[in-house]
Amino acid sequence: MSNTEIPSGLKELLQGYTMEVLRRRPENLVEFAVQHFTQILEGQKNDLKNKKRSNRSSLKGVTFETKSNKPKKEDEEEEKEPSTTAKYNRRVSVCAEAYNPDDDEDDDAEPRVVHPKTDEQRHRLQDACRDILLFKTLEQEQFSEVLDGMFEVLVKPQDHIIDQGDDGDNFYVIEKGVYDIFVQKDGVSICVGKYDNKGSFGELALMYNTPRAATITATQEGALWGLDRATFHRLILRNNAKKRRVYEAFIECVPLLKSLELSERMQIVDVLGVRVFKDGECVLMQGDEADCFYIVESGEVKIMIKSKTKAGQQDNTEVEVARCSKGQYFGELALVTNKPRAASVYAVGETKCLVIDIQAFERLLGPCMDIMKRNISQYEEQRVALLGSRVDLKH
Ligand code: 1OR
Ligand code: 1OR
Repeated sequence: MSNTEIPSGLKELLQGYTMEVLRRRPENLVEFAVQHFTQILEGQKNDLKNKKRSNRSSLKGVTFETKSNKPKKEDEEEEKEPSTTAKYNRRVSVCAEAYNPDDDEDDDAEPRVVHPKTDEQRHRLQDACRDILLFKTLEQEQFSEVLDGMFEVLVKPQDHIIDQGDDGDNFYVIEKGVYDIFVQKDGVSICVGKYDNKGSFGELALMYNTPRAATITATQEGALWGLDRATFHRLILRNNAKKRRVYEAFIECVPLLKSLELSERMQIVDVLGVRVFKDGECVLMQGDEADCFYIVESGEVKIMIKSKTKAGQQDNTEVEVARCSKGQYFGELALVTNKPRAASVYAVGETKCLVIDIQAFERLLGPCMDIMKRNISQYEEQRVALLGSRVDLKH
């Protein structure tokens, strides 16, 4: 093959290589082409990585810039997107496909974020984080890193902490205050629930790389603790990947969840917390306000109901009415009926429970509602059989 026989399109590809070599060793052409294309591909990969890095560092800036650490205000127009619809179109939802931090070595390169705190702030922060389900399965060291990375956010009535459709910057833990949850339906914003002085929000956009799924507004003065996206990824999502591995098999075998898709079951695993109770310890009390739902992972619980005297007055003697063991659930009744707990629940031997908060229960367990309602009607029948009088559990 002479030099002139080289197709013209290929000539461009041959730049950077001495034509001299090709002229002398035409068989090198194939090898050369392979090398050349490999170089192009490598270059594209690096470009992508650099782009990702620069996106990351601009997100990371959120952590260090005071303004960005605060929830967005209405008047910060330059940070707002043109329209809600545009926001929704901006990104394709990745559903339950959780971001896997193990795939991303860049996260290890992120500097550890530490927001210095006074002893008084640290105490308040620890109190606020004590019952946060997402933190419940963290090792002590990871939990300390989370606390170090959190920063205080003071809010005023009507502040928008999160706007539906925005990108996710921070995760928030509530120290105090009442926060409304709004979701847009057919262009109308509907209040679907509230956080009352406890709990956390803002995990979904960070977990699934999706736009914010709801708007959260403060109804009064309050205090929150924020955790930036990079630290959330490094600590919480890495722990969640482990949680999925540990609980995948167990959650498959929970009869209540059988009708869910695998991805829906995994979303439950992502948000659940684990609580261990000692023998005889009270898990929940009859008459208390309800904020979570339980699945027994190991051990057993007994359900006790305060009986009534002949005169119909409440007697403090408790009667055992049922037991729940591995794979069974309890604590759904008060969440479904919006009433106080209908019974008290105690651990029998050391018992481990998976715990899901009320917002996740409402968001994820809708498809299981028929099964739960069927069981609830059975409670009523059993109540008649056990206690002899028909007392409507809904009242
Ligand atoms: P995020 O990062 O998407 C908004 O930002 C946050 O609101 C979200 O994470 C959750 O932490 C929180 N549906 C979706 N997100 C909710 C919901 C919710 N409730 C709280 N958040 N639903 C309401 C359940 C009571 C379902 C509505 C159809
Ligand atoms: P909860 O949120 O009211 C107590 O908190 C939980 O005990 C309740 O949800 C159910 O999950 C669970 N009556 C009422 N609650 C029961 C019953 C029950 N059994 C389990 N729970 N009955 C027992 C039927 C075998 C009727 C009692 C007379």
